[in-house]
Amino acid sequence: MVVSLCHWGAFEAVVENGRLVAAHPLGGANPQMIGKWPDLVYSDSRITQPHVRRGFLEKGHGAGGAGRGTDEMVPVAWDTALDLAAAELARVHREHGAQAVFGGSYGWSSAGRFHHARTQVRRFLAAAGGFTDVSGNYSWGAAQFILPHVLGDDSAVSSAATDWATVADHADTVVAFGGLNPKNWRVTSGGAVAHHLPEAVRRAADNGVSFTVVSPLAQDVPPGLNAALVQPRPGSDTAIILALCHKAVITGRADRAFLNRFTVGAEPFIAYLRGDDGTEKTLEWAAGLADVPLTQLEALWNRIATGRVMLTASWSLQRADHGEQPYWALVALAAMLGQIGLPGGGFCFGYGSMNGVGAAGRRGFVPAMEGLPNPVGTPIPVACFPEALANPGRRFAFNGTTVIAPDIRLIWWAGGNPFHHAQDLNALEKAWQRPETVIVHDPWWTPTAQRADIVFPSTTTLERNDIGGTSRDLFVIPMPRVIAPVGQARDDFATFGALADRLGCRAAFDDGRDEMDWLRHMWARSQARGITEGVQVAEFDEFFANGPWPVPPEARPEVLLQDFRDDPLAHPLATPSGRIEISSQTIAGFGLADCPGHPAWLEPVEWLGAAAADDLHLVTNQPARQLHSQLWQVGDQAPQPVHMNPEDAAARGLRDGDGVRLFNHRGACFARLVADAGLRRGVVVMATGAWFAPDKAGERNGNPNVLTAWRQTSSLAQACAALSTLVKIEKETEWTLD
Ligand SMILES: Nc1nc2c(c(=O)[nH]1)N[C@H]1C(S)=C(S)[C@@H](COP(=O)(O)OP(=O)(O)OC[C@H]3O[C@@H](n4cnc5c(=O)[nH]c(N)nc54)[C@H](O)[C@@H]3O)O[C@H]1N2
Ligand SMILES: Nc1nc2c(c(=O)[nH]1)N[C@H]1C(S)=C(S)[C@@H](COP(=O)(O)OP(=O)(O)OC[C@H]3O[C@@H](n4cnc5c(=O)[nH]c(N)nc54)[C@H](O)[C@@H]3O)O[C@H]1N2
Ligand SMILES: [Mo]
Repeated sequence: MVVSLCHWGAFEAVVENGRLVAAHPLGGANPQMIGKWPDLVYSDSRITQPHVRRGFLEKGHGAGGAGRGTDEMVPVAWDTALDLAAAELARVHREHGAQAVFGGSYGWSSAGRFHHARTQVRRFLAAAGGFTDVSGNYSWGAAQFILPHVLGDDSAVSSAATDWATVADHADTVVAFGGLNPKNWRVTSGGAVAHHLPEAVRRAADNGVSFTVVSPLAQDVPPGLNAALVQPRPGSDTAIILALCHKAVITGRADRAFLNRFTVGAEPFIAYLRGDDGTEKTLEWAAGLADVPLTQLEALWNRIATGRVMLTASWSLQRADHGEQPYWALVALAAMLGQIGLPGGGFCFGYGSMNGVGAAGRRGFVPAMEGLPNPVGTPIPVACFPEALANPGRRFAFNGTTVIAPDIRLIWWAGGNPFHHAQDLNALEKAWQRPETVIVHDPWWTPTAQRADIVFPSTTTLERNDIGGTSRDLFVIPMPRVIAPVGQARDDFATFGALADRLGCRAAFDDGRDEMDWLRHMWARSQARGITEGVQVAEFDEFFANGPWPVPPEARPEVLLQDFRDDPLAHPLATPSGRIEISSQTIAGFGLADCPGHPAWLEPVEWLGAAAADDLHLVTNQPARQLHSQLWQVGDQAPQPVHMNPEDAAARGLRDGDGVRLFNHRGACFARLVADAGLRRGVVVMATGAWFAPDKAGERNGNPNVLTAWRQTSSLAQACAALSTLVKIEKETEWTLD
């Protein structure tokens, strides 16, 4: 039995006669997800040898991309595929320059820091002469670019949070905008051993902490938590938060001493709250926009007006039109309550979003694979990539700069599934025909691999040696090879090495190290960290032989912004003022209509506040039993369920279990209806993650990204705004679900 790791947890791998036969979860990992490992490894969807699309094999890049996704994929020898791919990269570099190679390759790849596919592909393309990269992520892309203006950096969303033990011991009230959905706690980027959140939240509840969840979906309240639930229209949270700020001002609760000492720009914001634009941001105003009873907002105000209050927002809130605003507004509200930097008070982001946020962790001991400098210095904001692909030369305003889309001739993707993660997939399908060549590495025939010209089969984590973990956990995990590669699959590192040989850049790519040399090299940095921090770190061989290594916890519990609060002069924020910027002259100076100089209510482009009578707001949240599109091929029967309030269903003549069709002007997909009385009227929820299977009547598997738009949060962050989508739903007639 060997311990291994994936993004959905640690597990014991059971191997008999060289075959993986079972996977048993460790540390509270979800047994259903972990138990799928044998099915996943030996799934019919494994790519067992390299393939080339027939049209590309016969006519080369000149034939265009029209057959992508429809042509037969022809199995070829490794050398054939490697020669073709290396020649294509060299040709595009020579004829069009490095910026014509799109290698941002967004995606979660798999756990394991060395074989992380996205890191490998970018390292290879940098060594080979350069590529167009992407900036930002899908998870918290709006926060990533607004928070540095407000707090000096993005650590409050990327890595830092007050830990749950402190919240449990010190908070009186937790208000969770976007909720605390336990399904999200099954997953940690990089993979964690401890899944402590259900226990941590229970401990807080046992300690008498009162919880309020603000979310359209009752399921976002963890079971056993007696939380008050406010169910606003999706996209209206900013109005509620602003109105709470207004209430703090007019009742005199706003902590002027805190605002004066720790923030700048409160005055213009307060003037706005008071109505300098003609609208006073009262609770009545917010109740109207959010379409919730005023009494609920009054009760919410009463709960936060006294005591120690932790305000938190899930990442989902900022994956929407003007997603910068709820985060900036929440920081402003926390500043008004004056408890930022105190144990159990202030704000934190993402407690409800992923396992490990607010966990005891220790940074610096999980080794990271090094990247290489990329000669092409102008990345595209990640969520703009489909638009950039379709429109070379398109200009994107981005965080005070302008980014110009290059003319992309070659796409190289390893470790991501854009036909899962991107928006408006029908439009992407068209844009995807434009480049001359598409190269994809994946262990499985994902919709993206199906739409490639050259496909390289990758190993899974169980077929190679690696080191895994995350700073949101207290373990570093050796991941020894458990089984031989399936079919002719190769490690991405080996594939890139063979390509680098052909291109004459092997030494730049691998620094002369093989797999185990790299693991030793990476571990040496953890050892060096141990020396500076006085932590005993084992020699590599001992570490690798002994299974998960428990990292000693930090002596002091984490409290977000505690140092700043204790001494703002000694620990200034990296903002222009050194303080929290409730108004930002930098942002105001950008002159953006969709992101002004202080938090503001900006009406979403698509939302229930401006919808036709039969429109529904579709929330596309993260799947309970998958990691994005991973595990889909071994999951429940297609299509995906869509949850709908039974009264909305009855109004359309629909019943639980019916086959339905979701549609809008961008596309259509099928789904199975689940009547769910926990949903706000007018809102439907369908998880992302189905493999894209388009046909004339609509997408068959229930992939909601045929309905979402190529519209970003704002010209500040240009981040994914997928959670702002209106749809209609009708009964499926031409196709009966089994
Ligand atoms: N509508 C809507 N869309 C969304 C979201 C939403 O909330 N709503 N969420 C967005 C968010 S936050 C995210 S993070 C993205 C996620 O989008 P992705 O990260 O693209 O999704 P994954 O399915 O995790 O894709 C990872 C791919 O890597 C492959 N892989 C795994 N291991 C290896 C390996 O060793 N080598 C190679 N070459 N490949 C490997 C997997 O098989 C899989 O195809 O989706 C975004 N899209
Ligand atoms: N099981 C599982 N867990 C995951 C993942 C996975 O694929 N599977 N993916 C991981 C990744 S990459 C990420 S980025 C995180 C994402 O973490 P989040 O973005 O927080 O997760 P979501 O599931 O998209 O959304 C959480 C909830 O927010 C609510 N919500 C949506 N819109 C609104 C709104 O406008 N207002 C309010 N108040 N609530 C709203 C929805 O009801 C939804 O259930 O999840 C991580 N966790
Ligand atoms: Mo994400």
